[in-house]
Amino acid sequence: MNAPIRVAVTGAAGQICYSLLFRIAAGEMFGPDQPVILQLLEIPVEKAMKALEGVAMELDDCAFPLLDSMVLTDDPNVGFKDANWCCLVGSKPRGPGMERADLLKDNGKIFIGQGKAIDENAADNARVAVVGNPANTNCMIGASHCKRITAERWSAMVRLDQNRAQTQLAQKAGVGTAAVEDIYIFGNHSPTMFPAFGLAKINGQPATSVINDDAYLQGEFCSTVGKRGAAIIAARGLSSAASAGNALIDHVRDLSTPGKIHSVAVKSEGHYGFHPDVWAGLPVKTTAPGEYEVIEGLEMDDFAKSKIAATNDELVSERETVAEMLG
Ligand code: NAX
Repeated sequence: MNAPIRVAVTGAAGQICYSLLFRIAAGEMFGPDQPVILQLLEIPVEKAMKALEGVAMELDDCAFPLLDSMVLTDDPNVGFKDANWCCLVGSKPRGPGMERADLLKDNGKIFIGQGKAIDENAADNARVAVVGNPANTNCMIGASHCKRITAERWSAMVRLDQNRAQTQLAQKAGVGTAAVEDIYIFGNHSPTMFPAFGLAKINGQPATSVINDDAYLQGEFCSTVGKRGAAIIAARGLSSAASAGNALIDHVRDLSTPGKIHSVAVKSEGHYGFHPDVWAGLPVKTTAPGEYEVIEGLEMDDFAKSKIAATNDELVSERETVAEMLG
């Protein structure tokens, strides 16, 4: 059995974490030989900390063999202390009548503070995964305030979008999800994202020839994946939670597993025409635990190029909105 690693998770009393934490403690993120210390961070509000205590009681009641111990705190300096992985799930939800610019700025403040706290406290080998929305831009802000844990170690989650796209293609083709490969998300975690169906394979054949319906792929498929979050809210009355927690398990596990190719929002460095300083969903190959290279040179047709340009425009405009918050 390995020595325990420290996994900091913010928003720990929220609904995503109510499924996520149990799966981390069960070994699904880091494997069956890796004990974890969960460092659970919430806001300094009595109701939130009380709810967090309840979650911790339930984790205790599972008697997970891999759960070494837990730290419950409302202090980011304690929450991120010596953390090997920092999962930034908590953020402020969009309130009624709130403008997107206000949401970007309110959350930006959270990620300035957390970026600095990670810089000062996390382990030298720390990696960061951002889930809290607007995830790409929050990640960019946090990374800009964190000099020791450098930008390539900061990622934002687009894996839920990849998983959604995989299932939509499988259902349309009448096959199981395992038959669908090479479906990657480009751009922002927002309805502008582009699920690049032109690269996907179904049972080893191009998805475009198996499904053979450009109108569906360019229209309904892209909009169903892009608007899936809103459809879940309309159906459930609450935003995606278990599927988001599942996607973060996939995101971190695949970033820890050399050879995996998967969609991650990373600092674009100009790949596929994205602005070099935005965090854009891109296909990456994990080269060593926590390290990756962007898959370059995938062919994009005019439709794909126009979708990538549109989602890049949105990321650039988010960057402009928060420009004064960047470190
Ligand atoms: P909840 O509102 O249930 O929980 C959020 C929790 O975060 C709350 O308990 C709150 O007290 C806490 N929190 C807020 N600010 C904090 C801070 N500064 N430090 C520590 N904790 C803090 O939201 P939940 O449904 O769990 O969703 C969390 C975030 O994930 C939201 O921003 C949501 O929009 C985002 N999502 C991102 C997805 C993605 O694919 N990237 C998909 C799912 C989800 O929509």
